Amino acid sequence: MLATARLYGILDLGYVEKSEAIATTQALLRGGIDILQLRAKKTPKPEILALAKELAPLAAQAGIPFIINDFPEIATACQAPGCHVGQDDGPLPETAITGRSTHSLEQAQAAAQEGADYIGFGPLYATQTKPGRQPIGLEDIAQVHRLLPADFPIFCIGGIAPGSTLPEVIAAGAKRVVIVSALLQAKDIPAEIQAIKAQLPAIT
Ligand code: 3NM
Repeated sequence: MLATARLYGILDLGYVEKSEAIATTQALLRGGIDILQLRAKKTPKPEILALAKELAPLAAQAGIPFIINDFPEIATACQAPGCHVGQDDGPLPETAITGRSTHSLEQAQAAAQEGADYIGFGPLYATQTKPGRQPIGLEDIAQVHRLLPADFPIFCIGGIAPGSTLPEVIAAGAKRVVIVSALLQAKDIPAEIQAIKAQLPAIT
């Protein structure tokens, strides 16, 4: 499933009220995101688990991987296939799919070597979704694709929006992207997803 995934969506509870979580997820799935992550930096764990248990079957029904940010035990408990972790979160979790956030060429290579199934690479631009993190710009996108195996999924992330930065991100060599705020704040989420996927190059 990862091999052909191009658009990675995140249900980030920093942008979506819990009462809207299911409807927003359904819109993301209807639009055709290729991967869904649940990210909830400020929500108590029992609430994340309860929501994850509701979302996991929706993603499974749509036939896409469901990834829990930060908490492998929640992934296991809700039968989500994957867990995503950051640089400071220790060894990769034991879930079927593992992803690692990377912020430099060195970190990207290290994550691939340690056995991550995919990486996030960014933030390309400053973003309110991860405030205070220094953007890495677009210069290393082409190089990270040269350094890692051709079929290794590299998801560029951070400040990507279809109406503004996406074209230059693609021109810089990105093949796959994570888009958070621009998707969650779109008036018509499925239409936005389709517009993004029409711009992304086909994976060959
Ligand atoms: N991780 P938006 S950037 C969750 O570089 C996250 O590791 C990043 O959100 C990283 O599309 C980021 O709203 C936020 O900019 C991406």
